[in-house]
Amino acid sequence: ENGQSKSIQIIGVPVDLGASRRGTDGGVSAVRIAGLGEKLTKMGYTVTDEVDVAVPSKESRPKETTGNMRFRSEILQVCQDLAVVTKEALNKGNLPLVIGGDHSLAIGSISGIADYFQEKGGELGLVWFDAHADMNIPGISPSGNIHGMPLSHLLGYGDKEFTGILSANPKIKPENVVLVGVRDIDEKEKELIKQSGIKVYSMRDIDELGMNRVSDEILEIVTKGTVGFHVSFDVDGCDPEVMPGSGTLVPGGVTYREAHLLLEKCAETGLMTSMDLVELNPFLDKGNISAERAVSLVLSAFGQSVL
Ligand code: Z70
Ligand code: MN
Ligand code: MN
Ligand code: MN
Repeated sequence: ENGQSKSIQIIGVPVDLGASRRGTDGGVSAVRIAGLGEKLTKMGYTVTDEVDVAVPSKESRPKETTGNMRFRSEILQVCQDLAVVTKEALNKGNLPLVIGGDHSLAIGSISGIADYFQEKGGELGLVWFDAHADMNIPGISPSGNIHGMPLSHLLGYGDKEFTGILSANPKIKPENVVLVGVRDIDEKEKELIKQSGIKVYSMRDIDELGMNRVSDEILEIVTKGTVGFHVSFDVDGCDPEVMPGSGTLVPGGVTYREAHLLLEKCAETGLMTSMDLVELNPFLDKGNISAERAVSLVLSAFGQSVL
């Protein structure tokens, strides 16, 4: 037992405007069908105030790109709305569990959570699980897709309206961030990663050190000098054989067992403040297997163990 909230607010964000491929909006439904809420309830959690943030469909909007950010104004609105919802969840004593949707939503979810703790004088740690670094900014992004830009914006780089959601300050300090599972980084993104000083555990690091040690090192970093940490879990960090239902598959990823171990160890700290589950695309899935596995991984993050 620990101080982590026993009350969880599931927040659905059916957005696919941040990605080239259609269909991550269906991830919210896929995860619900896989039984996320019921299974958390069975574990003894109270699942409360479940809500969705409204997202306009691609078809209802003109194809708009502003400053190399595709659907900039729509995604900005979604992130601003979501930040209010995650912050309010914490104000009510609930732990925000945000279901996507593409990874652009993390600018909103984490801005709200970090702002809540900043007001109390606390820093938020961040575990970013992903095949990609999501460290592009409009000036260097090869795609204009905002789902490739959330981590940079949370660190204060890039578009000032996105970095300034709820407050002007950067939401996350580089020394409190860890990227894990990364294996597909754009050339200019590499430079910004190095410049930022965030810690990166690549697949090579996981191979050499093992996920047990990597998890221990990650948790040391994100808990040192922080009030706790958020886990932003992009399912494409896992190997495509584990998670076929995602839009940009990169071979050579984290195994199902390694991902479970990392999240079980996150749970053991009792310091996970919140979580995102993103980039599921049920239209690319085999049945609903990726969502079912993703739900099992989330349960590990909330303390499920075999015995
Ligand atoms: C590339 C970009 C990305 C997820 C693809 C890809 C980013 N770095 N993120 N799929 N989840 O377009 O910025
Ligand atoms: Mn991502
Ligand atoms: Mn990714
Ligand atoms: Mn620190």
